[in-house]
Order: sequence, then C-alpha cells, then structure tokens
Amino acid sequence: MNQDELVELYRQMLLIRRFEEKAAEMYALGKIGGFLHLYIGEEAVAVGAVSALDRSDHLVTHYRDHGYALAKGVDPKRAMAELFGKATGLDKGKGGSMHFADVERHFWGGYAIVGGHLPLATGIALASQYQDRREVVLCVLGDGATNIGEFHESLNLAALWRLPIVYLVENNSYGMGTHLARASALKAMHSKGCAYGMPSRQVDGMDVLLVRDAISNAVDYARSGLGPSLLEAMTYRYRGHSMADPELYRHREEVETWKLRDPVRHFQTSLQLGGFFTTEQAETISAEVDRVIEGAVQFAEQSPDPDDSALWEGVYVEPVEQEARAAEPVGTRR
Ligand SMILES: Cc1ncc(C[n+]2csc(CCOP(=O)(O)OP(=O)(O)O)c2C)c(N)n1
Ligand SMILES: [Mg+2]
Repeated sequence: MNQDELVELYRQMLLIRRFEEKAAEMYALGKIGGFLHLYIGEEAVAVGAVSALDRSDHLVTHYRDHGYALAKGVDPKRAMAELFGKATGLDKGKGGSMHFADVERHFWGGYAIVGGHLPLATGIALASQYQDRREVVLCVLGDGATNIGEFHESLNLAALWRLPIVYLVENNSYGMGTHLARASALKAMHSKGCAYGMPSRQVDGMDVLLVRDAISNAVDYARSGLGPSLLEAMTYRYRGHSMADPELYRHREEVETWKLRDPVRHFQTSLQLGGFFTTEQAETISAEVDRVIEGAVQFAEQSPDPDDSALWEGVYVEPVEQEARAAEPVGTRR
C-alpha cells in the first residue's frame, strides 16, 4: 500500500470512532431512539476487511453495522440521518441503526436477526456465480451467530457449491451478556470451518493491516473460483452490547486491558513511527473528521421527518417492476 492508502485506512477508523461517540451522545440527548449497538474498539476489523474488497463486491453484516457502512463509503450524513429517523436517511428513516443499507454500494445491510443474514449472503454469492459476475461476498457475523442453524446450513452449501463468499466472524468474546465459553462447544470460532472442509484461520482483529491481508487472501481465493473461507478476527467492544446494557457480566479490568491495544491509537503510532505522517498531519485529519461528524449531525437535525404516507412505500415490489427486472439479460440483473 502506498502512503495515501495507509493514511486513508487511518482516517476511516477515526471516522468510525468519532461517528460512534457522537451517536452515543445523541442517543443520551434523546435524538436517537430504538436500539443502538456501537462498534467502538472493533474499527480495525471493518476497515481492514472492506479495504480488501473491490467496489462491486458485496457486503452483508449484522446489526452492529455503522462501521461497515462507513468503510464501504456510505455518506456519514445519510447514516446519521438514518439514526435520527429522518427522511434523508439511508433507508428514508425507516430502518434505524440495525438496518443500514446502500444498494448502490452493494451494501445489503444491517440485519437484526442473529444468523438470519447468512442464507441471504450465501444466496448473493450463488447469484454471482450463476451469472458469472466474479463478485465476491463478504459476510460478517458475531461469535454468537456461529451457534445458529443458518450458519451451518450456509457454510455447508457454500462449500459444496464453491461459492465466492468469505465468512468473517468478529469474535468479541460475548453475545449480549453471555461469554462465548458458556455458549459454544468450540472456543475457536474458525475451527468450525473444518466441518465443511473450508480454509479457516484466526487473525488479530486489533490490527487493521493483518485483517486486510487475511481478507485479501480469502477474497482472491473466492474470486478465482476455489470457494468460501472462514475467518475469525479477535476483537473487543469497549461499550455494552447496546446502549441499554448495564454490563454486569464483565470486569472493568478486562475492558481496560483490551483498550491498551486500541486499534486506532496503535495504527496512528505505527504510521508515525514509520514516517508515514507527522503529529501535525494526524491533528489535521482529526480536525477534518470532526468537521465531517459535525456536518452529519447538522444535516440530520435539519432534515425533515418522513411523511406519514412513507409508511406505505417500499412494502411490496410493484409487479411491473418485477417483470421488467426479469426481462433484463442475465449478467446485467441487479
Ligand atoms: C435469532 C435471534 N436470537 C436472539 C436474538 C437476540 N440477540 C441480539 S444480539 C445477540 C447476541 C449476538 O452476539 P454476537 O453474534 O456475538 O454479536 P455481537 O453483538 O457480539 O457483535 C442476541 C442473542 C436475535 N436478535 N436473534
Ligand atoms: Mg460477539
């Protein structure tokens, strides 16, 4: 990677960190309602993984989705507006935190049902293979989702049909308030891949370049027609499961120990030591990111609420639209 690309990875991680901090603040002020699952502490996983994709590759993830949306290039203004439930949001204010999506960027969500998105992601990979598009799917899930039936059904078919998909488990040790040692028979999530004969490995999820490297290899493997892989990024969420979590299941010391390896600070230090940027340049990036976040909040505040009639929009696909889509030649269908 060249200097600009490295600095861009840093900027994206900082953008996610500040976006999430601001979202927490806005939630406390009552400007954001519903659920809010923050990604603070896990930034290196999304940024490293998405940087290994081509623009047309597909991304499907679970409800802790803000970081992935921003890494895939979603406009922070539209993301913040979605949290505020405004008409200018990514889903016109009707999806909220857990359902970010951006069809243009092949970012298909944001799913609230644990493991429910795996068959969808696997289906997108099947479509890519069937239509010979050479687009790879990155499917992100939590450690908790590896115990769900859809995980096993999806990995089985993906391996059987050699589908172009990479399953990436974010192992943050917990599913809500339950430690994975109390929920999973196997402690290493990637070892579950051997049941389906697919390449599997663990990677340090606090190091953006290591994540990027691991995902790049898996993406190349998938794109060349060899099939799926299962990766496990070891990471940690600094905040509770959601904003409503009193965090009675873990000790403060555990959180503090993980913070010592903070992915954003760690990467900033590496870049400075490597001579890729100076302290002044880091400060300039920080100020720029702050401006973007302030702009996003302003945009969300000033945007209109959805009209009542929006309740009836986007519920069903019009039959005419369906027919038109079916008539498109194979390979151009969306
Ligand atoms: C099928 C299903 N069961 C239970 C829930 C409630 N639930 C929401 S998040 C969650 C924990 C998932 O943990 P993990 O997959 O490790 O993701 P993380 O929150 O750690 O990122 C559970 C059990 C749900 N949303 N869907
Ligand atoms: Mg988890």
